[in-house]
Amino acid sequence: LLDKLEKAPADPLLGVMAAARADTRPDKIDLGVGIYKNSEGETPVMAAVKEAERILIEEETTKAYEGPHGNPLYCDQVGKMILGELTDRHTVFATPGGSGGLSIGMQLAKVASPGARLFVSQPNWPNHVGIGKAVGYDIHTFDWVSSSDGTPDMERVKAGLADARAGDVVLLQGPCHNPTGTDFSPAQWSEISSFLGGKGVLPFIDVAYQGFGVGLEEDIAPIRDFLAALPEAIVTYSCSKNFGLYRERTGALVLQAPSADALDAARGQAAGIIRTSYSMPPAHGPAVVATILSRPALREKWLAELDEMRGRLNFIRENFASALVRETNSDSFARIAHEKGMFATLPFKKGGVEAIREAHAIYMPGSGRVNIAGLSEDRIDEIARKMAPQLNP
Ligand code: PLP
Ligand code: TYF
Repeated sequence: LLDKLEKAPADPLLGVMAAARADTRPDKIDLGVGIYKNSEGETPVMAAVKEAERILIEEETTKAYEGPHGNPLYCDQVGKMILGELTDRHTVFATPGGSGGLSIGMQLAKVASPGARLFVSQPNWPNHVGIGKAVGYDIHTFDWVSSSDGTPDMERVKAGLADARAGDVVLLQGPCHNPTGTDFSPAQWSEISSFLGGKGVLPFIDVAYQGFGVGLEEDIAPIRDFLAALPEAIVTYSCSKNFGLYRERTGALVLQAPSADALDAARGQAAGIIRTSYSMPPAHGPAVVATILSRPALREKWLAELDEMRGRLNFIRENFASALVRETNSDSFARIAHEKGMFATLPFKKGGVEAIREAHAIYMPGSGRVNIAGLSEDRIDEIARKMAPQLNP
């Protein structure tokens, strides 16, 4: 039977990582997959994580099952980090990464609204469409185009969502949009909240980079207000980047229901979907996060490390924007300094990404997305110069 299967297309992002690894040129540089890297090009375990792991080795007493929600302290701490306060209209599940939460959340919304269409930004993180299709959604897109101030063109967002109606699901990314870095301003979050509230669609917010934009609180505050203004929502969360826990698969799914009764039903349905999928989430990553967030000294240590990562990203972002403006003679690249997080998407000419890979061993996915963290400080000017001939201003 298995010999009847056709070859599946490779993940475009993970493929770039493999190709870069195989390149033997000494000055190769991998700007592909979205992992944070320090100035040495490494992704070390965060010191706060190491310390939490030492504590867990000492204090952990059992490996018995935790149940479909996973670690209750983790659920409480992460829920509060997102919402400020949890009410009887909220529940949190630990999930295998943000991706696990996306899969369960999308399945849950499909059970609630079998005819739902899923609206996602264009461009987008390919996994949103991949998971949405796997769950059976009809996928629609809205344009996500940066204005000169690094925020999205709101008229185009609203035009793409004009047709969305009650029973549909609208997926918005939290801070640090992947792949563009183009984020709603707080005023735009408020505007989109009224717009979606008027339509009665289900908002689905995917938060994968809290703390990588402006700050831990600043990044979530407008989303908190957005959620407070609406009766229901699904939120997914990833600790892959801000705790550097990538392979530990540490994420969350938060349900906000219109009432406590509705929450009860939604929680039961979500637990049912989880049972027939992975049954229960992994424990190690959530235990690490719960240990960090619940101990003030450790939390401070983690926050300082997160601040340092964000500071480095913003430093590179600003210098890269200036270098591109200089090398292309085009002010259009100045927006990159105002965008947020780990990514920027550059308008390469057709075949430009491949030409740069061939000539200079600079690796990016075909979409022209750049992992800002992959740019080492001392090579920003050189890389901007090598990219410039292949860019459309
Ligand atoms: N959502 C977005 C926008 C992402 O970029 C990512 C990847 O990092 C995720 C969700 C989920 O990542 P993970 O499943 O590793 O937590
Ligand atoms: O966009 C990225 O590069 C990260 C990492 O299937 C990633 O979000 C990429 C592909 C994937 C899972 C994670």
